[in-house]
Amino acid sequence: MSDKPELLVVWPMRARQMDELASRYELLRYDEAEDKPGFLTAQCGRVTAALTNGSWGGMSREMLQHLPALRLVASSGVGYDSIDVAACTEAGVTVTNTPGVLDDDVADLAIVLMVSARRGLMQAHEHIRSGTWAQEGPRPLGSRSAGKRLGIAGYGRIGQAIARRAEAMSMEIAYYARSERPDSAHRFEPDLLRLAEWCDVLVLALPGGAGTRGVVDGDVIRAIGPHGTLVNIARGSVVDETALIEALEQGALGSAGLDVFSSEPNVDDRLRALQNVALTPHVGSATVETRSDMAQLVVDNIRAFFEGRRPVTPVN
Ligand code: 8YV
Repeated sequence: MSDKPELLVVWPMRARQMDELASRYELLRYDEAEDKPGFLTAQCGRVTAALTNGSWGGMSREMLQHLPALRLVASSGVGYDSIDVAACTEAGVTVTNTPGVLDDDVADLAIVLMVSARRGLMQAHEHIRSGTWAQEGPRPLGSRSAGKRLGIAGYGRIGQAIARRAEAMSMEIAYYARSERPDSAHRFEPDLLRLAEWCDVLVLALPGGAGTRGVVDGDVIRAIGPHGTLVNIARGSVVDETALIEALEQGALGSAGLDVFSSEPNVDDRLRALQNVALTPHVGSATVETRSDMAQLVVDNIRAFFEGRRPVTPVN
């Protein structure tokens, strides 16, 4: 038996950081186990730290019940809605995430999705690839983004990084958040529906979880309007996806740029069939640079824990 401390792997990271972890810890590969409940009961009674992902792997109250010695859940990702933080706190388990290192990539993608959705750029790309340009001629005209009104729902680090990019596009900006940011040059709008009525583009940068589930409902979606655009780089759960699809099908909403969906990796067939959308498969943070920085933060949190220091980026 190895004398390395055990680390439970609920969801892995990139190969290089997994190798680094494997050199220091005995990895208990729950992610690779076929009989997952059996694996927890048989192998994980003494494990004190777990590696997971805030979007996909998570940590449920049910799982925690099988992990009596657990004291750390180190998650890759800034969002942690798949982790039951309240249950972790009750059980004396520290949760860590990876804030601050992915803001630029996610904000870049929000702008790309906005422009792509409004100008049909994904469809234009397909127009060349499929050879229809020569047969059918030019594509329909799109809508400008520069100079238009941008509503940002969720004004944390990512929301503010989106605002900085939109400033360079001369967009008029207002934001919705729990409270006003006195340091911001932009207008605070405490009512999400009013923000949706005012803006040409509504970008969602809200955290996921119970507090924001379905807050972008049919009324908010229709308020953006037939010439407006909804961009979601946050979580699929924030939006009523059925209402969104209906609004896009009926032209009540002009277009949507979406990186996140209600039941990833399965995307509703009706959404996939639409022409007025730009869709990406949850790739907001998916660059080598950002994923390396995120993984490094996770490694640093785990090291701090095993060396008896305070984790670098605790959530609870
Ligand atoms: C990925 C994310 O889901 O940070 C988040 O909240 O949604 C993304 O970065 C993922 O966590 C990357 O491993």
